[in-house]
Amino acid sequence: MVSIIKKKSSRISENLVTDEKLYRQRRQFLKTGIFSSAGLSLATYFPTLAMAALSELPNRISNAPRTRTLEEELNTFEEITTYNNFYELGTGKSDPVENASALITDPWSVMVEGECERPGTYTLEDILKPHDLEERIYRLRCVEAWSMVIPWVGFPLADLIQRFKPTSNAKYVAFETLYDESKPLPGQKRQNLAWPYREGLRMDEAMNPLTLMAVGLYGKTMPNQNGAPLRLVVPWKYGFKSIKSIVKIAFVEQEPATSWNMANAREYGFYSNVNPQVDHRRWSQKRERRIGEYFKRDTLMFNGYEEEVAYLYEGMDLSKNY
Ligand SMILES: Nc1nc2c(c(=O)[nH]1)N[C@H]1C(S)=C(S)[C@@H](COP(=O)(O)O)O[C@H]1N2
Ligand SMILES: [Mo]
Repeated sequence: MVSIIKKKSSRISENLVTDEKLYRQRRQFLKTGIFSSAGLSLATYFPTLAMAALSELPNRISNAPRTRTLEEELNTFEEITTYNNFYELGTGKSDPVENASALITDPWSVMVEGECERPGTYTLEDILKPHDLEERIYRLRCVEAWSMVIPWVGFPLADLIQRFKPTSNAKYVAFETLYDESKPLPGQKRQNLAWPYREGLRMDEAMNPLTLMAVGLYGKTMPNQNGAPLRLVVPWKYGFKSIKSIVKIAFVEQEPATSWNMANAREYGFYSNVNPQVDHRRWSQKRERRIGEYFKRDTLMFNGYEEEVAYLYEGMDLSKNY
């Protein structure tokens, strides 16, 4: 089984090389902004088309204009989709791609609850309908000291949150990944994390314009192993904050419990901002290995997003903010 999958993916990879070259050229062109008006989809003119929603999603994703670039080389589609952390599908880096078909994403809905005026169960169509999609290239820095550069497609979490009208009591947003005790995913048969996977952000972190709800990458619908159909991307924090396959969003008053903090509070804090000055208890965070590169590179404060997010932590002792 394993060897069949490996063979298949290396056969695919040659096509992807060509694919990616074209992709990069095309996107390079879009960078000029000439096509940014293409962000006005057909659905803008014919609102009823928006109801068709999910069948339109692949097109909306592949046409999403790039709004954020990075002067660093992209990781390949194959790297991004075969080297993953997704413990629900196993702890090995290739487990998520090998077990990807165990994750059923259709139908999908998201429960919204807590301190807000519009709680309820929203279908994926409801969630995605009003949002213009954009492509943003971000670094992803795992707490394990490896990193990638990924072209995500999504929309600002802030725009989604505003639709639910959080009350003034909403100080944090809590998220959960799917977990059905009667039908556990392959990795959920072990209680190595307390399922469901839980994550959370302070409200101002959630509302920061960098925080993305992603539905795709490389111009394609989100692969299951990367957290289909809907996952968070918080580029200035260690990767485990970017929770995958979200089924619940709760507005809460107190700092919510988060899975890695519950598993090991000494090693994984709530904030978990990328910080080369604060070592993990078992390894240094000063440097990282960019997947695909041999030599390590320096890790950047807030993963290189300091200018955009440092203000969120003014007055906090960042040496304790692990
Ligand atoms: N539900 C869930 N979300 C998760 C994880 C997980 O195990 N389960 N792993 C996290 C970790 S540790 C990282 S580094 C990123 C990896 O995202 P990627 O596989 O898309 O690169 O997803 C994060 N989100
Ligand atoms: Mo990670």
